[in-house]
Formats: sequence, structure tokens, C-alpha cells
Amino acid sequence: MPEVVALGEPLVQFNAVTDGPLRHVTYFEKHATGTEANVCVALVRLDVSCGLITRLGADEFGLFIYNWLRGESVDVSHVKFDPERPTGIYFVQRNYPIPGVSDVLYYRRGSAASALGPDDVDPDYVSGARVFHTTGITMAISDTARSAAFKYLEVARSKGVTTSFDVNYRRKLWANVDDAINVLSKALNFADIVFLDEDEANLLLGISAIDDVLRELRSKFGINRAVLKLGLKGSVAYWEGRIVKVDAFRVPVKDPIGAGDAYAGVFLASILRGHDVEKAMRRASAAAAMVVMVRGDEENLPREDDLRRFLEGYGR
Ligand code: KDG
Repeated sequence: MPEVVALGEPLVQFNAVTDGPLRHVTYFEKHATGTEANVCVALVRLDVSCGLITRLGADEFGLFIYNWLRGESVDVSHVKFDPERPTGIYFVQRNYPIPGVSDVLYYRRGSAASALGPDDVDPDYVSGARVFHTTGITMAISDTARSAAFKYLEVARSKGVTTSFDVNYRRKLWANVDDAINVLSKALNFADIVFLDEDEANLLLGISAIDDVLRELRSKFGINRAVLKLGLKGSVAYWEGRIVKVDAFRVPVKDPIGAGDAYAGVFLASILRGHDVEKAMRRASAAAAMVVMVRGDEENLPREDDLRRFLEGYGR
């Protein structure tokens, strides 16, 4: 049984090779991505076993993702192929109109993964894990995927498996903001470890001052392990009574997409391998920096040796 089990939708990413509006882009690079898949690959690169529960289209893109994940040693025993629905894809527009910011254009409605549902829940699979991880994206892609996510969170909790939740609010995936607030707030009630950014804190709690956010997560949702990702300003964690701040690493950015997943995956891997929270945050920040230096979310996810070399050669 894998140490970490994740639930969510892998996607094929078509990343613009050149900067500027997609209407003028001719060449795209194909990558295996999707937030929970990214986290799985971050974990397995650091030798923490991880399985992904998902559905893929029985199509070329589904096979591409399946082979990629299997090649990375992600456990694919709970990946199902859907002969009717396609694998979700999306396109990335880089550095336009705002330098350093990427935009996404999804083609995922009705995808195979959006048909994930409570029938996909395997209590035995998750109960053997140490951590169950999912995100607000899985909560947003369909009602059935959301039910599966909540069911997994409940089962994990009842079996004493630590639940990890990355808010990952994506406005384009929600019919309206109120739905998002309701569902994502409900999810926080089931989360032992939470990752969120300042905008998400503002959305869910109506505040963004760091100390207030961490206090509110604790008092309103009983969360004792939260990581607030602040982009170039670094990250702050409230971890079992301790507040820890870590700076971000400044690197040349090709595409910021995937940084949050690199952070979450490497942070979880580091905690599971017994690093203290500050070291886990430094390692996670390093991985996030490494990932934004290239197109694609997973290619630059570090192995232990890469992480060591980055931290020795670039870290303070
Ligand atoms: O976090 C990176 C992801 O956003 C990206 O790979 C695509 O999972 C994705 C999504 O649903 O936005």
C-alpha cells in the first residue's frame, strides 16, 4: 500500500513555447500535469510511495498520462479508463498580458475524471496510507467528484489517516463564488493539514493578515497544521503551536504553474521523512523554485540529490 493516496484529475498541459496571446502561438509543448498528479510525482521523486485514484479517457492522452505516472513509479492500480469520456486537457498562455503570470484555458468539462464518484472510493486502499491528499480542484470539477472527495476525507479521518487539503481555488471551475466558499469551507472541516495562499484566505476567511489567518483556521476549523504560501514573499506555517516563516528562492521564471503543487508534495514528503517543519518548508520552497524555471509542472520536481545540490548551490 502506498504511504500517500491522492484523488484528482490529471490533465495534459499544452504549454505555449513562445510568449504572448495564444491566438498567435504556433507551437505547444505537451506535459503530464494536474494538481494531485503533480503532488504524487513530487512525493515519489523523494522516495515516498504514492497512489493516484483517478479516471482517464481511453484515448491517446489517457495513455500518455498513465504511462508517464507509471514510469515515475506512481501507483496506478486505482486508475480507471473510461471509453466514453475524454482525458482533460488545457493550454497555457505565458507572460501575457502580465509578465511572469500564466493563464490557463481548460478543455475538461465532461472529462473522464469528472465522472469520478463515490463508487471509486476504496476504503481499504486509503486506510493503509499515512496521508490522504486532495484539493479544491477535485471539489470543483463535478458534483460526483466532489462526493468522492468528501467520502475519501471522511473515510481517511475515520481510519486515522492524516488528511491533507490544498484549497487550490480556480475561479473558472466554479459556477459562482458562493458555491466555492461553501464547499471549500466544508472541506476545511475535514482537513488535518491545509495549504492555501493569501487570496484563498481572503476568500474563505475574509482576511489575509498572516497571524489572523492562522488563528482563524485554528479557532474556526480546528486546524493545527496550516501552510500559507505567499509566492515571492515566501511561506508561513502554523505547525502544532509553532509559527515558522521561510523565504522564497528567487529564480528566473518560465512558468509559475505547478509551484504550489511542488511545494505541497515536497513539504509532505519531507514531513513524512521526519524533517522538522522549517526544513520541510525550505525544501518545499526550493522545489517550487526549481519547477517554475521550466515549462511543465513535473519535469523539474527534484530527486533528493537535486534538492541537496540546489540548496547547497543556491540556498543561503
Ligand atoms: O497546480 C497546477 C495545476 O493547476 C495544473 O496542473 C492544472 O490541475 C490543474 C488545474 O486543474 O488547474
